[in-house]
Amino acid sequence: MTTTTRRPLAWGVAAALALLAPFASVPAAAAPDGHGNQSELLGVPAPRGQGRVIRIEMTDNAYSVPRIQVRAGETIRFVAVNKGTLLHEFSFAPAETHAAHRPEMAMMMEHGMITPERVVNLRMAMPGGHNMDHTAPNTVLVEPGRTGEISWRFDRAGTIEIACNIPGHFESGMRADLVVTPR
Ligand SMILES: [Cu+2]
Repeated sequence: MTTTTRRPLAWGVAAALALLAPFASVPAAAAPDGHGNQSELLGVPAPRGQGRVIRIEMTDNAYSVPRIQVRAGETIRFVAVNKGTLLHEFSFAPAETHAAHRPEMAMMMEHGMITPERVVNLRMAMPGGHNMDHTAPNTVLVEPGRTGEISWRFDRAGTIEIACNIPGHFESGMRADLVVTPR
């Protein structure tokens, strides 16, 4: 990817990809440690359907719980039910990662990849042949009336954040703490 000060569009795509990187580049088979992305997420993806169920309801615009606590070593199956009328995100990451991600989410809305209520296309070809890819194992977008799931094996203690990064939602309080206690 080239950088130039005279092509703001190209710069915009580069910036979007840079913002997206912490979400999009978490390979399921990555080593559990030594890779920043894996360790900042306090664990690794687990096979779909596995783990102790924790159910979270999403409304416009809030999660049903302010805090979720799990233990290092546990596999958790997050079941995120959208009881609202808007599209919502269930995503966990450090707060600063979410903050970096929000402008990119606004860009997805701008480009029609998502609407306030629906997912249109999470993998969109952008000018210049780049792709915006919003699929990531620590994030699920859930349409009204539907349920999203993430199974995750936590292996490190720490506190990260659950957030909905759809424009305006986090700002109106759609967040929760995710606390992983030591084993
Ligand atoms: Cu939301």
